[in-house]
Amino acid sequence: MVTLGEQAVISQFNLTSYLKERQKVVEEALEQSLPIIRPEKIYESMRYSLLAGGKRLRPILCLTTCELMNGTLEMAMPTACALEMIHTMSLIHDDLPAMDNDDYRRGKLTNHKVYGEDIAILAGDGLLAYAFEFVATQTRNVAPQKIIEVIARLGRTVGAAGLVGGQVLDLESEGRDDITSDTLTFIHTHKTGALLETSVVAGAILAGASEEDIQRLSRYAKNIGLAFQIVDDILDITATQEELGKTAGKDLQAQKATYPSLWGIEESRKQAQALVDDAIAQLAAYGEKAEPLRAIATYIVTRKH
Ligand code: GRG
Repeated sequence: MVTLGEQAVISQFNLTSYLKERQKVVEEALEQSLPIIRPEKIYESMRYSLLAGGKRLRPILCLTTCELMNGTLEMAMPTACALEMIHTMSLIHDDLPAMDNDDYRRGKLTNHKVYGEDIAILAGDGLLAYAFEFVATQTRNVAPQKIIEVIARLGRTVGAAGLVGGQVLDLESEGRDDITSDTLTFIHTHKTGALLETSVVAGAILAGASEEDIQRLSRYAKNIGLAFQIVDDILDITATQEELGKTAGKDLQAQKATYPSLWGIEESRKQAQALVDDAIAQLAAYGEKAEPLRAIATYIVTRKH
């Protein structure tokens, strides 16, 4: 339950300018993270997708959580960049003809449309490997044990226990009309939720948070991760290509099971809101300092792209 006092704080917090300011520091760090060297083509292709915009939600969650747990932006920035590298690689591969086969992403032509499928596959591979190298070599003022914990978590998150597993079940579910909400939730907690959860938890680990704090923040993140995907499914139906920066209506076209197809749009909205309410309840112990995480949770259900 949000108290009246807390509501006043919520209305005072300006999420738009907070996100803008955070996006700016993330963009600067990403810009510097990947210089072009020989062979230029692969670096250009990696940078094309990495610097193509996007909300930068995963790096921002990592930085914000690290600060909430009394860490610094500097401690979390290499991991924040690595999260965006991993997210970007997953988008490049997801857009390939063998997967979702999309021509547009982040308002631009997809990587394989510009560089060809061979280079797009390699750009994804290059970004994925570099993400791990980047955390291992660039993290400062964090105990080595914590850095190893973050690297292990990232590995679990992208592998068959996370993104890859979710994507496989997603591919297997296409065109089937017997997908249950359990299966759908499995797909999304792995494909989308896992990386969002790791973004939050990695920030907490780097700051040296207690197990109790990590558990709470992990529950916050699991909830917003699922809510994020429910809203993604709704937007696929209700938003335009211009708003999304990618082809709209893809799920219907591919006969994909989605939350709106199982529950309808209104019930899907209610479920997403209930998840966000639970997420916000996890932050009660942190008072005003957790305002950015509360506002991000609310933004997830109200976003238009
Ligand atoms: C990770 C090894 C490895 C392989 C990838 C292709 C694949 C396996 C997984 C697919 C993961 C995927 C594309 C999930 C969808 C996640 C999602 C909702 C993306 C949209 O995220 P936003 O809205 O996008 O944050 P922006 O562009 O704002 O960053």
